[in-house]
Amino acid sequence: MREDRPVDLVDRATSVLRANDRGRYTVPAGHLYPHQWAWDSAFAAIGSVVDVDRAVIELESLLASAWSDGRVPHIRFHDPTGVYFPGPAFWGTHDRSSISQPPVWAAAARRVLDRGGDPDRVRALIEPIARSHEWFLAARDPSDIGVVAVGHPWESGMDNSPAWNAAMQAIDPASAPPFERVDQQHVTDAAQRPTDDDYRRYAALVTEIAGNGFGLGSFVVYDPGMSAILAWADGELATLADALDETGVAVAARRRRDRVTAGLVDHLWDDSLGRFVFLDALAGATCTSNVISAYLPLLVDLPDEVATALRAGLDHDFSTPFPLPTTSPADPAFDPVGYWRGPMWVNVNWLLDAPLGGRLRERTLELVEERGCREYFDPLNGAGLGADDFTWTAAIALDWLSG
Ligand code: 9WN
Repeated sequence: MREDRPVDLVDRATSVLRANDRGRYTVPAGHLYPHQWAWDSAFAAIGSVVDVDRAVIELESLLASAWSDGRVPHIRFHDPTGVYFPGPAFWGTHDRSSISQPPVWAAAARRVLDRGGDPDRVRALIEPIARSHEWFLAARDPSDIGVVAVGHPWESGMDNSPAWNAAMQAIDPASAPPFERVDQQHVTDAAQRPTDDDYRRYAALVTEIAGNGFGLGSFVVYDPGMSAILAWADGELATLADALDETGVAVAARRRRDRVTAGLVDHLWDDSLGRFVFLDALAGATCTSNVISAYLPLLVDLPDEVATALRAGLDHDFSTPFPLPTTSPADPAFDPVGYWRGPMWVNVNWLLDAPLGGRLRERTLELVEERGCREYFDPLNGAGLGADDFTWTAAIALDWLSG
């Protein structure tokens, strides 16, 4: 751990991870999210700096939840007493959801190996990781253009992003079966959570997906953020596979990475805006929301002029006192406390820290130190929002503090 940092943050973040540890998996937040979420679980493994064996177990349990087609469910419901809406019955399954989430597990496995994780157990993770990446290209690219779509806003991990507004209009909120939200019992300020109308559309779409054999429903939006994370994850997988002499896996991962990177530039780049756009595969419409996902392709190797334009766009449109906002203040939908509509999320800063030359981590750590391991933060005044004692905020702090 770094020596100039008060040991306090290390202690606090470690106790958040311990409190949220359920043995073989870590919940994102004890009350609000009492199950295993895919990308949260991978971030927990990234932060399990001092207990690398525990991090291996986290990834083993995450990947053991994969469906037979390779998809890693965005939620695995382990605990029948964990109150959350929508539970497995709503998904039409016994114990897991049927959509996925941004695949950050290859990056987690790579770090676990680097930190001394048992090479044989990490090697056993490679095949399910590769299959989960293949699944995105097989099941989430209906137009076969080399980038991937999300089949539900929840699949993106950025649930309430304004980028989904237009496409969500195709979902009839009145078709949702009756349900009761439970999130508002834990986050009482309604302004920080999605609206009831959003929830009716989310629920209606889950019902549609569950009724059609877990394929795609009436929401299919090509997402530059998900595509970029997938391409980057394949680069991470290739490096991991190289380290374990799994040459065939590495070659295939680099091939997928290059295909998705090319697809991003060919199909989702907008030169006049200087950022990536979203494509509604069903309506054929382009969505130009100025949100952080439009810049996530900085995770991969882009043509110089594209990367330069993205960096300039972030400097110009995303500089707030507590960066990075998830929606640009220049976008009419910007809301500094709205769920994924403006607040800063520590995992997004973690993803973009290296592409931006390491300039985000120190300011983010200072904020977490001051305001605690909150779920998200107001990018204008730094206020902590959403759940408290949030796993990935703690995990990422520990990862950064370990150097
Ligand atoms: C729905 C657990 C998850 C995160 C997502 C975040 C939020 C769920 C919810 O919480 O989504 O999956 O109930 O709002 O948007 O990124 O993985 O922390």
